[in-house]
Amino acid sequence: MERRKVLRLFFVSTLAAVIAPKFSFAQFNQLEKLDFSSLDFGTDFKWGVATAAYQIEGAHNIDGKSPSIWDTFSHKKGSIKTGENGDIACDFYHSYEKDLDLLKSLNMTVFRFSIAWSRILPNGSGTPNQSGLDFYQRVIDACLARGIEPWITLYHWDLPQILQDKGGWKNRDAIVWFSEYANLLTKTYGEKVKNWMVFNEPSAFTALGYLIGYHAPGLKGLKNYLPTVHHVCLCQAEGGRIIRKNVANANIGTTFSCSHVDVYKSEERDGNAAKRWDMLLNRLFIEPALGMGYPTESLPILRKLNKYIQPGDLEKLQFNFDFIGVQNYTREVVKENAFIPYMKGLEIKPVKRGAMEITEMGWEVYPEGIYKILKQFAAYPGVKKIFVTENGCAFPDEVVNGKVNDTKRIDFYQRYLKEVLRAKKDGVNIGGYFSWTLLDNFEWSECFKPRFGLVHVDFKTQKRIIKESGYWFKDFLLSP
Ligand code: GBH
Repeated sequence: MERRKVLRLFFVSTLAAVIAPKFSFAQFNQLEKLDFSSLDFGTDFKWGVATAAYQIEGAHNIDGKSPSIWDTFSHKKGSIKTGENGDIACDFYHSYEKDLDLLKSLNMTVFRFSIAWSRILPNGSGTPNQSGLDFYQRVIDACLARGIEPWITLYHWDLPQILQDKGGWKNRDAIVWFSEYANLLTKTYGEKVKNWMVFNEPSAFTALGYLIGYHAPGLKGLKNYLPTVHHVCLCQAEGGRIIRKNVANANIGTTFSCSHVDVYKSEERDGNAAKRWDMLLNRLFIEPALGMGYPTESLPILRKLNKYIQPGDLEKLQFNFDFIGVQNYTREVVKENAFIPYMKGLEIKPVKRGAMEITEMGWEVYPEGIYKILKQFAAYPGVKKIFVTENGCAFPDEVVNGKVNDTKRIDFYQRYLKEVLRAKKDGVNIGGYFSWTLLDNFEWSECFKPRFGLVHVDFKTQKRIIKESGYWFKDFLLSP
């Protein structure tokens, strides 16, 4: 090696060694001073948390509930790394009153939760289970009694197993089942609940559950995925129509998992892969709802969807949502890759590029990503209003002397919220922000390890401790 190069190497590595510890120290232990307040978002801006039934409720087999695909999947040996399941989770079924007290104590006023279909209709359809209906009635009343606005998601991934046994979302009858379920919920709760979301992240549950088999029901391949996509898309719009019909003055939305997509290196080589990933992740479910049809141009293999499309379907895919729920955690950096067998024809590989900070999920902390994805979604002429219906992070929290000093999470929220505010100031119509999530909970196939809560949960004792990030929100939301 040339002397100059050796010297340069020496210089650079010494500099890195000297700077790096200081850099990470500054990064993680000293929070940036906030130059904005919650009031900058407007006085009518909603602040709350989002949750999902299977991840928190527990009580998996009592009061008439039947198994969902997540009960089956998590009980099947080998499907989940640690062999854990959501049988008990946070036991929210029994602790909702005190958990809503916690939410209230953080100065939050909105609670987003989902309903377990198999608690309400243990046979998937037919006779409702009164104890199941009563449970959610109690949760709604407990919210209202505390001045908390209940926001309901009809479906957050826990299909009744009995319907999966008939093919689940793959079966076109899913439209009939889902309509019955949506009718029942909106007729039962529509007087008291005005804010409704049809689905949680269709691109995630269809891809993870029916294409790569990493989530329940563990199915793989395009023959499972494509009919599922189409039936879920039809149900997305149908759900909207049913809410409109049954709930006076409803505010109707549906949510999407979405991430800004960057090209790994060369636009030429990786650009098409990035387009395909953007299509699958960000566009596939919203565009049909907006009347734009399926975005098959960047991924011709999706033309195979035509096999499942019946006359009249294209119109039925549309619904004029009052708002769109944007759920963002990270960005995706995409590289062309021709060797992914389970995704044959989809040749896409998300990779990490220059990621400095990674959460416990392996996701890059990239605050600017939420700004970019909000702008991307707001650019559709049919999108009238956006709520950030999920945003948050998992870090390995520790309880020390009864406290959880989760500085990294506070830092995450501060930096992401700043970008949400930037989008709002640029004119994006954003109505509110929901943190994911109130309690550490059952993180699907990752079980209990990644902790996303503002409140720490000891899963052996069910003891709750508000983390410093929870207290941070409490102060942030306190009107000066
Ligand atoms: C959300 O998922 C869920 O709504 C929530 O239940 C969960 O606990 C929370 O985030 C934290 O994980 O394989 O094509 O779907 C968001 C996470 C976003 C994960 C998209 C997988 C990858 C692309 N997902 N993502 S795809």
